Amino acid sequence: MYRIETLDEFIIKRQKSYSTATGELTGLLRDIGLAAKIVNREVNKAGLINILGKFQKENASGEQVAKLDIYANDRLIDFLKTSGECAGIASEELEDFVVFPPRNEQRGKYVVVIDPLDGSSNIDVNVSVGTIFGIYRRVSPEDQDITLKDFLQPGLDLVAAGYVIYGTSTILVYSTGDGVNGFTLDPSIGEFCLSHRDIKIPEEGPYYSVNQGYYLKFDLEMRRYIDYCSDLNLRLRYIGTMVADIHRILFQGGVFLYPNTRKYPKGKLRLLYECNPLAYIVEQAGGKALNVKLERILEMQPEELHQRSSVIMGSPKMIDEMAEFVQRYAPNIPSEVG
Ligand code: AHM
Ligand code: MG
Repeated sequence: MYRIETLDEFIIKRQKSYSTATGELTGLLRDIGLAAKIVNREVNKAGLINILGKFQKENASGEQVAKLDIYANDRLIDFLKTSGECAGIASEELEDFVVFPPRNEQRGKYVVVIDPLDGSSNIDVNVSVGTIFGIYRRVSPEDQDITLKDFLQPGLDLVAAGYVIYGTSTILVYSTGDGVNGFTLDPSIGEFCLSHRDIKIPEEGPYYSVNQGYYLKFDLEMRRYIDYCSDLNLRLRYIGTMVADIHRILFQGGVFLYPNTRKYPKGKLRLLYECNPLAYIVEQAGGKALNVKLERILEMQPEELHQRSSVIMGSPKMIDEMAEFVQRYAPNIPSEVG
């Protein structure tokens, strides 16, 4: 008889296959899974309990914050703070990172970066939103408080990353560097169950995903590449929730672009909270993720918590093609692709 495998079982089984694993990362991932269930519950009943709508506040990047963002942010912090494995967190919603107090005089080994509720403009209209997370091993001594340096690590140093999509069903996708697996929340038992084993992104696919409304604000090489996608009759799909747009591409193949615009000369999406964890997942699934200068996202050295980046990620063949357009039309781009 087929037996379901829950997220907790899967995580523990994986841990047992590493003789050196101490169980701390396992505990952290389980806590994130648990927090995701609580956030999911609130996302599902948001309209009923009057927590939709805007909070009179802006987030650290100067954008208006919706109430559910605050809720998701606070719940994730609650869970991670009490986990014991996490020494602190940096969130897209908070100006500065948060240091967690030691538990039994022990500080956690890991720090976590989160975008608690990605796609907040979609909350009020019942369109998919998500949570993104990345986990780093701290670089500061474990007997001291964490510092900014612990968070300013390139994506290559992630020990785990993932996302949760609150869509028609709720799915948690994560990787610890040995492939990507997806778990669908079964509401009848309240468990994430393994539903997508060893996800591999198609080499190429039928979709391109970009905010075409900004077309005239993109640089020439991006416009030429977008024209090419359109010429090929690729299907344009843009949800405006990065998690949801990447989720489609991960399974069906395609390319996601958020290049620099006049309003966002460095790109809009945040390197720490959005680009790195999703680039990690895409690469682990066999895809590629670059910025418009054709640098590999995961190799970028972050300089500040809320740093933004341009990003193009997806099916490997399509990213290579995009790179050819950049090399042809952009001045001063090296011919070696990251
Ligand atoms: P958020 O984290 O504040 O919701 O913003 C990030 C979102 C991404 O999910 C999405 O790809 C992008 O912003 C959409 O931006 P735009 O409306 O400019 O196309
Ligand atoms: Mg976001």
